[in-house]
Amino acid sequence: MDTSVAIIGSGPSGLMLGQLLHRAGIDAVVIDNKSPEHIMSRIRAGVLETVTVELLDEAGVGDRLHAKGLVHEGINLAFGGKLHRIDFEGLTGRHVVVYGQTEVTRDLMDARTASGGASVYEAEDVRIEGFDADRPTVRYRKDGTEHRLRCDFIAGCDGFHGVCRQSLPVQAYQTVERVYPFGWIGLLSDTPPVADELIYVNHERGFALCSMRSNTRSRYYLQCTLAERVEEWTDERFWTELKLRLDPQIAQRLVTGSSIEKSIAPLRSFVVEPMRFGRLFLAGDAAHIVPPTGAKGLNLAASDIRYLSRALIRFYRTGDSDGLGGYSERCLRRVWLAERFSWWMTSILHRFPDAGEFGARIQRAELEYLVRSRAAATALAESYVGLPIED
Ligand code: RFL
Ligand code: PHB
Repeated sequence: MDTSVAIIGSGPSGLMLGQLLHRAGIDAVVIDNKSPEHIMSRIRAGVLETVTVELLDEAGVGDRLHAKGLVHEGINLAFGGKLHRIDFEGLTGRHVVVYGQTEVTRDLMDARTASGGASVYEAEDVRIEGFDADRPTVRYRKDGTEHRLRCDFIAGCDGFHGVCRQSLPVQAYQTVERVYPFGWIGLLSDTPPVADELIYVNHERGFALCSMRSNTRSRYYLQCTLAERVEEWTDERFWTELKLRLDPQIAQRLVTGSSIEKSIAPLRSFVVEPMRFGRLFLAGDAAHIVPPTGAKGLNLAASDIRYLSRALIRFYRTGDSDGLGGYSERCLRRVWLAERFSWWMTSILHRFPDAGEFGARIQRAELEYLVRSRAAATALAESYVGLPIED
């Protein structure tokens, strides 16, 4: 079996790339080591920038998103016993769309099935070779049989724990990383959201986030320690702790119910440089991780794929490889701006164990400045709705 582009990973990055290439008439195979059911059961992102929405439209999968996605023109910051709204539309003329990553993945998988694109799920022992030479190869085992797929390019869309980055010689790349001394526990429930817009809470007991997937499905998060295990968090404990971190009048409105899903995620900032090695291109979480506070992970994956799909299409149409040559530099410029924003949002909203009194006062001053200065609020808003993308 041969193809033009072997896409490792069937998360949002790999599926978006597969769909964009398919529409341009470029052959690709998507290979994932998990089952479609497992991939669909991962509850992750919920907030889409305009750049991401436009890319999903371009991939031909925007219909459900436009019908069901919720347009949000702002967010709320809760601190010092008050709610402060950041008005994205008023400050930037732009908004975000709340639509779950699970739904994005479903729409893309449905489109791939409808278009007859080749996908291999539950591939075992996926290996990549020869990407520094002319004919890269992907090997994997499926149902006990060894397979070899030769291709022109490999797209490493296999997430943070994937095989592509790990296949690089150590001297070929550099990683830059920060690990935070806490995580988030998330709970999904079929209950109406506590407010119309997201609430990011800075509280002395720790950060909390009230988010949603629809008007009937809520997603809540709490800052927790890294030592905690999800089994220790009964639904009741979660709701009690969330209420303690919310202002009393909001806590009163909170509708609780049994969880559909609960999970703990550590917070991390991580970048690989460069993102291209010969005929291998890393994209999405395989190349960079941001703490979820700025809602940037999936959106960065989409902007990588926008650059990569355009570069590949240009190469196959005209033979011009300039787009491929500039891929890493272009991506990394936007990646680092999102890394900065996500780190900053994390730093102003969470309790840091060793911050001390000075750290607490500076954090409070940052928040006060944000709600008093139009310039500061605009800086938050323009990053949250998504910085411009280079063409
Ligand atoms: P994914 O989604 O991890 O998909 C990678 C795929 O690769 C497969 N794979 C392999 N396949 C073959 N061989 C191997 N050896 C493989 N190893 C792995 C996996 O099975 C999987 O199918 O990466 P991708 O596509 O780059 O997508 C990135 C996004 O998933 C991620 O950035 C976001 O979820 C981050 N994120 C958020 N992003 C936003 O833009 N807005 C948000 O509101 C937001 N909230 C979040 C988030 C991430 C969270 N967690 C759990 C980390 C909230 C949370 C809690
Ligand atoms: C989510 O709804 O999962 C979500 C929303 C905003 C964030 C992170 C996660 O910053």
